[in-house]
Amino acid sequence: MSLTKNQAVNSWVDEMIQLTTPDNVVWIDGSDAQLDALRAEAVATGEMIKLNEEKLPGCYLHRTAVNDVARVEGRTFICAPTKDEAGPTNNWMDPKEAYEMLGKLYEGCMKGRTMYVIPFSMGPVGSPFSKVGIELTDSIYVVLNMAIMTRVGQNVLEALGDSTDFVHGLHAKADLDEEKRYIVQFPQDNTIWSINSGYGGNVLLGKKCFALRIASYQGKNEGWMAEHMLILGLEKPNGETKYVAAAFPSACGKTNLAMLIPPEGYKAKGYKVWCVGDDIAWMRVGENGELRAINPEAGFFGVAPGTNMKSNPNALLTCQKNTIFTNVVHNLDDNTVWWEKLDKNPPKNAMTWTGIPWDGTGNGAHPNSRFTAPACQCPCISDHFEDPNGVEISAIIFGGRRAKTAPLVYQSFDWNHGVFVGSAMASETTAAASGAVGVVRRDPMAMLPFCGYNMADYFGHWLEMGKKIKKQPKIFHTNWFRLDDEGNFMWPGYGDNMRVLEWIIARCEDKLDADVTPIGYVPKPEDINLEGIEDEVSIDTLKALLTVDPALWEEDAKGLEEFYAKFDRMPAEMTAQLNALKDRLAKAK
Ligand code: OXD
Ligand code: MN
Repeated sequence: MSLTKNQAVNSWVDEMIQLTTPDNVVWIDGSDAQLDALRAEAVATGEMIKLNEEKLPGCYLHRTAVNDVARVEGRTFICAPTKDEAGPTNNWMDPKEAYEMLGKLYEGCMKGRTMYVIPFSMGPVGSPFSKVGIELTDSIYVVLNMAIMTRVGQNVLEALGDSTDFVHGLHAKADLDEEKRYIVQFPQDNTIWSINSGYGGNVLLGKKCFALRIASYQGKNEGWMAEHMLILGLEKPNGETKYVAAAFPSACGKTNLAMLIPPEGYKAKGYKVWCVGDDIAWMRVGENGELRAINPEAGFFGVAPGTNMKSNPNALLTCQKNTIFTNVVHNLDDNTVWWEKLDKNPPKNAMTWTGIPWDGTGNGAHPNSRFTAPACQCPCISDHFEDPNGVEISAIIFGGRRAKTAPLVYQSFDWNHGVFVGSAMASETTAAASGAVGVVRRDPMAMLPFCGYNMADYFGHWLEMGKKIKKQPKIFHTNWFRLDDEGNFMWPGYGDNMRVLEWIIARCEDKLDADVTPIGYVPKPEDINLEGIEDEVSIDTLKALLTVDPALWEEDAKGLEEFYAKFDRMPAEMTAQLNALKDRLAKAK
């Protein structure tokens, strides 16, 4: 029975029931009793395995189909009315054609199954930043993940009232056929249709589909920003906390930075880092012209392999209870889980992520295996995590993975130059990652697969937002991945990134000078604190980490020019920024 009198919700749910013809319909009220019953049902059917209650209380293991382990960018579409509105970096389908084609796939696809109706809020229920969605799904796994990743239940419907402003999300596993797998956004209709997948990023519709693709479009129209950014608070010894939002391409350590543990010397002085979010930031202009941000999610959907007590103890501690593990190794000796680099003791008696006995060779866990864990369990979760007014952002960081070009850190000259720096974000393959070294993938603001409209207009929106924000955050670029001539990483990364954050905050507070270079302000080497890591990073290494080679940058500017050429309506300011960079580089030679 429906849990709401909202006509728009009820008639849309009825229409989707007629389309997909489930045997039962269950509204999710968010109660523990209901979620417990669903957990028990998923265990009974084998959809989830209950793990050791002593060692991992409230934890479960799930395995996806082997052909369904990651986001599928090639099958992800932005169905705006015209191709031009989706822009050259998105796949596009005519909305009418998409509804027709997918409608056929959805026809009767829930026969013999139950449809779950999940009312969810992105952001604290009732916050001025928050938005409501309803996801219809035939997967208990999706219900239980959504209950961790978002705020789910009856109170969301109460907050919605009789408003028609909600995202309409329809997900069906159908038969998991990868040839008929589609992840389709209709930004103009506030609608998401996802079919033939059971993997997180494709089916937890609150995350990438809503909180980035649909929300970026809403943000452009409503004057706010939905960004692929972590949010962290850096508490100084005097008790003051400054907040930073940072965008990095996928798999460049966003979750690690968001939960950073400061080096011993910093801890001793009283520095702390607090996590507000690890993946998505929704940002609005506050009453005093400041930029404020919330994390719209309620949990972490983190990559398991590589997470360990050294790389990210906070993440590991977060996923010790009430967590759903997907596609990791099942340790049969004590009914727990394992993944590559968790520790040096792979289990002897275990099943791989595909559910077959593991002989210890090859990958036991899938490289994209995940944990879904409640954010409130994170030992360093910020006091402002549930703050309906968000936190004030002092600095924005764009990160790249560059072998040589980008220095460890630099600051843009101003907001517009910072937007240009974000548009030039890129990651580059290293020898360790693949055979081809130096292949540059442009990923502006880490939004390439997540921007719900034409990216030229997205850059325009960033420029417009700059005009609205009176207290503009300073914009920086970092590169933790610089290599020496032998191909070794020059910077230790992880907790030592705190040293760079300290410089960034000092620059925001106008406490330090910097060197002016053609690409922006670069630290004076003596201003990056190397105390405690002098053996690893000599002052000469630091100087090398901070060099800017105009010849390499001229090459890079050419690549960026080619990227810009894909767009037929790049804002004039962006092209002007590119030309200004080229001029500065020419003069530097
Ligand atoms: C993610 C991603 O899973 O960015 O967060 O791919
Ligand atoms: Mn992400």
